[in-house]
Amino acid sequence: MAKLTGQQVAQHHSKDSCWVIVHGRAYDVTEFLPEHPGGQNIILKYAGRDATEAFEPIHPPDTLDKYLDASKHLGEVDMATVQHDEKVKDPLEIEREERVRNMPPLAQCYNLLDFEAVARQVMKTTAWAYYSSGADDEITMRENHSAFHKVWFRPRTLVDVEKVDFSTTMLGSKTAVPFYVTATALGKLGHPEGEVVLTRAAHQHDVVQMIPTLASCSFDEIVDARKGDQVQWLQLYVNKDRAITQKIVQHAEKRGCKALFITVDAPQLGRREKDMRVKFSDTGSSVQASGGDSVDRSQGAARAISSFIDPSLSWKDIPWFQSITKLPIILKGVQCVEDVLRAVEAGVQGVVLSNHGGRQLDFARSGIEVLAEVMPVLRERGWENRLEIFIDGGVRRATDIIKALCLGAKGVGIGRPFLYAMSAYGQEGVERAMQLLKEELEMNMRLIGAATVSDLNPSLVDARALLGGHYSAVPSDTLGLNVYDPLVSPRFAEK
Ligand code: 173
Repeated sequence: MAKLTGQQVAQHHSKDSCWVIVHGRAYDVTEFLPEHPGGQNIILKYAGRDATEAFEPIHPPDTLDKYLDASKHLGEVDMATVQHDEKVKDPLEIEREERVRNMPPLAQCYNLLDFEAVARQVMKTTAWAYYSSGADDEITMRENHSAFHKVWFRPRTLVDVEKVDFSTTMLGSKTAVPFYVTATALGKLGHPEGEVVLTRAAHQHDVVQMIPTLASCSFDEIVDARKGDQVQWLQLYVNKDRAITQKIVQHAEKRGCKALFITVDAPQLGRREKDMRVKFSDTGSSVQASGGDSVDRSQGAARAISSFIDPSLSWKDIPWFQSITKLPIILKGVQCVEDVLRAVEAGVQGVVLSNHGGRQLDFARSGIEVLAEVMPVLRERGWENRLEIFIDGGVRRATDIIKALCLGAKGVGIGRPFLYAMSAYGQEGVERAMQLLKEELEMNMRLIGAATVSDLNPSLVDARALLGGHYSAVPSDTLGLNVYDPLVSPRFAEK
């Protein structure tokens, strides 16, 4: 069949007849427009044109086959005939590209916040806004990091720490380190290859990876990128249509995922205003001009693509999950001791004390604080081995990880830092970030007098300030402040 030409596609550039090109193929999306979860305006922006760049990070590769009837797949386009409109380059984008050319060499990154500082300068504005944003005033997002500053060490001296071993087991799997790559959505915003970059780096360092439901890569691509006996878990957003959820879970189990993390802190997606502000200015004019869009674009892409998540999910659903899978079930996003006790009673294998990286409920407490609340109660009941406790949020240093393990966590999830390392430096960056954490772990375990993970215990920390109220002073942290992007007020139009 003859290929379509760019001119043929370009004729279908309106709401009444809308074709778009994705990866060199044309699609008739006219009838699909009102159904698009992200609203129709974003598609109309690319009507008659190549939409690949905007499509790619948000949609796994099988999306069009899954959701657009085959009759609307119009075939290949001769891309040599497609006109690329010569847009005037945004001056900010020109400056960004200049910074990319002058990036510090990877060896200059000495810690996780260094990657964040570089990423902030070199990432595309939309990607940075999406990854870095937190809910509302971002109080919880910053608290996640600063709460670790309330825990201090009580080291033991004259312990033989010639050999330090920080390997451990999590949910029955051996792993080289007590941290894992936690699930984060839309990996291709930061790197053209997306989540598989994290998979490859995790393999190099024997680190467990949690695969996100809303990855840019398809689930199978991420599993296919796995090597040897590398361990992967699945993070699950529960669909209103339980048949879909069942299929996802059973497929993950069949493909060798070792645990199921059900996200329980996002019945509705939080408001991330930095993200909204960028998205709004991005689509601003068309949104205001055309009207009639059923989705409020100012909510950002994340909210649009999360509309399938079931807000009615409840404790009553847990037995159903237990009936459809043999995988260990872990509730991700538990935030108080009452719910941990309930999780034990429900017979799940673990919880992640997490507030979703400060992206959901502002004024949710940090994972490390909730851990300090939870463990004494579990120990009192003799329940501390009934489930495994993980925490995530704000972890930037091995000392943060060690503090969590001392207080009783089995492992610690790290999300944004690996995304930033990936966005700035690709796989090599993620590997260096993991290597740096390993070096920090070795040194700091030695310095507190713990040769193995099993030596870490509550007597090695003074965590009283964690539960001493929310206004206890914490030392300020210059590296953290350097990369913290203040929230901004609405911008006036330029003349
Ligand atoms: O935190 C997030 O941004 C997130 O979990 C999410 C949820 C739905 C769609 C995209 C991202």
